[in-house]
Amino acid sequence: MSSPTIEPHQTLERILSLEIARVTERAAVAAARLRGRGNEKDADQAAVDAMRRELNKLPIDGTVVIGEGERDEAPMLFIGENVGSKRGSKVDIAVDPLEGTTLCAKNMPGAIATMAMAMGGTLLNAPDVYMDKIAIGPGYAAGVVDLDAPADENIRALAKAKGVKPDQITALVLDRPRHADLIAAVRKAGASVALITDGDVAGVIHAADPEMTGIDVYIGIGGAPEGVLAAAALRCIGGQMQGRLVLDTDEKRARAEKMGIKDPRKKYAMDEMVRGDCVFAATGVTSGSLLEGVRFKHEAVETETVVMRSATGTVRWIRAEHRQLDKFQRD
Ligand code: VTB
Repeated sequence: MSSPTIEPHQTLERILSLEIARVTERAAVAAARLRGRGNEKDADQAAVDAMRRELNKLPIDGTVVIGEGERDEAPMLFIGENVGSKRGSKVDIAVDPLEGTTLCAKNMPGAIATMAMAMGGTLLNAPDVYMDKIAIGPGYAAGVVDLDAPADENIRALAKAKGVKPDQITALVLDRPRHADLIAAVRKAGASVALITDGDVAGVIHAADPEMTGIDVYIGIGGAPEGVLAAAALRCIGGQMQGRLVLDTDEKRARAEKMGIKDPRKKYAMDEMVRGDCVFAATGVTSGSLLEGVRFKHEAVETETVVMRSATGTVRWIRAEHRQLDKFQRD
């Protein structure tokens, strides 16, 4: 029988799984004020400032491991920055205050504010380089797809495991020239390709619920920070993901080494990117297929947030109406 009380060591994580929503809400509202202004930098900065202010209110001793860049290039939320009240538990923090800066600047669907939190020392410290990724949802045998297998092989294996023909499989891919061969190979295997212009954290999350989204697999090269955030989400909702940092210059390999990456060619499984329990949150900035964007009404600001917790696999959709508008004044 399960205990009716909450163990002290669980309290913080349970509380944080709601507190984390406040952090992404504030970043999303700040960015949303700058939707459609054509200014990616300003929107990103507004989200960063708001997120940092909220993070510093949390009862944690947090270290940013996925952030806005390395110390000398990012004044705030840089990798290694200490955040929170500094009195609580030691936690690793991954942030992307505005995932899809271009989507926000152009007021296109799918911009989100997102972050993940895990016990200290359990999140992959990845530099801001590219990551080659593949992700599928839950319910498949381990290893049914593999980052190193050719795309057509992965499509056929996935179709077989799903019990369908390859033409019933849809792969989500970032629309970039670097993916021309990948897209051609997926189509040649008989599958359909859904293209996105940005936003591969949400892209990976889509692959976790094919019945809802129509997406069976996410494949391709996107940002490494986004890769770790996506791995945190997938660890909560189930699925498989592999990623490999694209360290194609001496300079990038040196940066990675400084962060403790010994093998520059390592293929990371989801559980190696996120090595323990975590919480993940995302709030919509512009409306997309995952989340509604921020709505500014006369008497309230409305936000939609998803919060996931790996310890229990609980996914909460939090629709908030914020009536005390002056709390956003500084945003
Ligand atoms: C992707 C996408 C992000 O960066 O990770 C992409 O999901 C990768 O970089 O939303 P390129 O744009 O250079 O391909 C983002 O677009 C965020 O900047």
